[in-house]
Amino acid sequence: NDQIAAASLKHPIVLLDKGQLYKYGTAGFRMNADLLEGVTFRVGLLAALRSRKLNSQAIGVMITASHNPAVDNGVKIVDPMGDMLEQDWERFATALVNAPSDEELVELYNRLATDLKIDLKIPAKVIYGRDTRPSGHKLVTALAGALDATSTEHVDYKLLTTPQLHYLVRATNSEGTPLSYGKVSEVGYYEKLASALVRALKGKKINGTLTVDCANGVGGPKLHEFLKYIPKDKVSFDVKVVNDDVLRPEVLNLDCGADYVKTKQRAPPNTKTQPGARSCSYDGDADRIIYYWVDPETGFFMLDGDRISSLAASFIGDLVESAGLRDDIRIGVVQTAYANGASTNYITQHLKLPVTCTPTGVKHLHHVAQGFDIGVYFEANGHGTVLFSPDALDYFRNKAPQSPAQKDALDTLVALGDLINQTVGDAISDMLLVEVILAHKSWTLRDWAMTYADLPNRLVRVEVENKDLFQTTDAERRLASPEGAQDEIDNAVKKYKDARSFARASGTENACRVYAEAATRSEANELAERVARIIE
Ligand code: NG1
Ligand code: ZN
Repeated sequence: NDQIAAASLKHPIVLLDKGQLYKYGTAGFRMNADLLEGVTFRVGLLAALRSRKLNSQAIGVMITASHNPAVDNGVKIVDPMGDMLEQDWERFATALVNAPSDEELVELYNRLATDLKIDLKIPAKVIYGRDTRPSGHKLVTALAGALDATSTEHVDYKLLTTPQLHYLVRATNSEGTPLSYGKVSEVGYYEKLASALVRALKGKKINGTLTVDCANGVGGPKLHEFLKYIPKDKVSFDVKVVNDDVLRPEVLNLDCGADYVKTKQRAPPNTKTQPGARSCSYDGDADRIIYYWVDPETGFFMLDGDRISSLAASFIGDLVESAGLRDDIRIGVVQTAYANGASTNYITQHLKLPVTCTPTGVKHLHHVAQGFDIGVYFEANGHGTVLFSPDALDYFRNKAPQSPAQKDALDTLVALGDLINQTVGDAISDMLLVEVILAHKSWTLRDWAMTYADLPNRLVRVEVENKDLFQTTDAERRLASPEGAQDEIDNAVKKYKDARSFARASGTENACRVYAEAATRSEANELAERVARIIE
């Protein structure tokens, strides 16, 4: 106890203005890095408790603020199988971080241990990594301080993408078991992906050059590193890496990266995107990806998370069909309300696969996807992955093929299970998945884009006095309060063809968001503005 109090003195919490509290949200704690030293120390205390609660399994801590500006940072906890911290524990994180003094912090730490029946004498292990933000060093020191003070074994993996840390947590906890996830090292991650890429391609060629914008974040050096592991005699993959400057912190996410491309709907101005060239952008911690090209005739065209989701679902659906397993393997697609309605129609009507809608936030999508044999989930912003249940993978591995075509399909499914990060959305892994599918289909981005036409849509941010008044139901698609607001929205929507609109409080910003889609661009804009006026 004395040790915790003494260490906490070195990493003090900055008390927020009266009435304001830190909150463990969708992205953990994320804010200006100056506020985060004490926060990170306290997150370390919770990670140690969590490891002890879960029989000494390794817990991960990632230090990143993803697509936020360079002055921000963030800290979040990764559970033993590589998924996000169990929702129930978010409030413990919030409570520890808001303890007003060192004494009260120690008291709360002990109370949590008692209430949760945690044996503080058993071993604990925490592993961690950080993105390229300069403030990462200071935060890692605070984290290590908490782990030392609680006699927790810890491993500093230094610079990592967020999904690499998730990989390492799962690999650490599954090492030596029948469900081993791979070698417990960064090299193990590259080797696993490179080997899976070769097997998934099955000799198909990746055409042309892919330009990858790394948002000047940690994805840059990690992508360069990964490329060295691709066996050049088996696969030729021509990648041009741009925006990979991690020496000047101020350029991180500046006018580039997946978030810029998705929200501005244009290519990063500094990359001089060649007409027709296949391009993609990662975000600052490389857990999101957006594809696009600039057409000489029609201009910029973006292939976002919805497009990757439908591409993956279509390819995997065909493989399951070719493997003769249509009736044995349940494939499902999980989206949020922000998914373009045209993608939902394409998946349900053309691919004939079920779509489930969940609230915003990857943890919700991940959870529902786990309920399928193969669960495809993506947020429109480019964060997502495809989950294969252990039973499905076993089935693919052990099923005796009746024909060469069936064998090919089964082998490819097994390779995809290794190629696709099973813990969390991963820009490098998702990029390889897209490249494999395009190679198999001999498709350009234009062919991919032709599968369906997006409904014109508009997303607006609305400042409101108190966003907490906006409570939703039906996976955030309807407002339960303020009273009457939903009726007004329904009336507005009725005036337009093929229209849909909803309003909800943002989980990451102090504002509401309104989304609208309709048959034409002007109608979508008009509807969004109408609904914005209803809620402001
Ligand atoms: P909020 O601020 O709750 O809308 C945003 C994104 C989510 C998700 C989270 C976490 C939109 C409309 N919302 O959530 O998709 O990625 O941030 O980063 O893009
Ligand atoms: Zn991110």
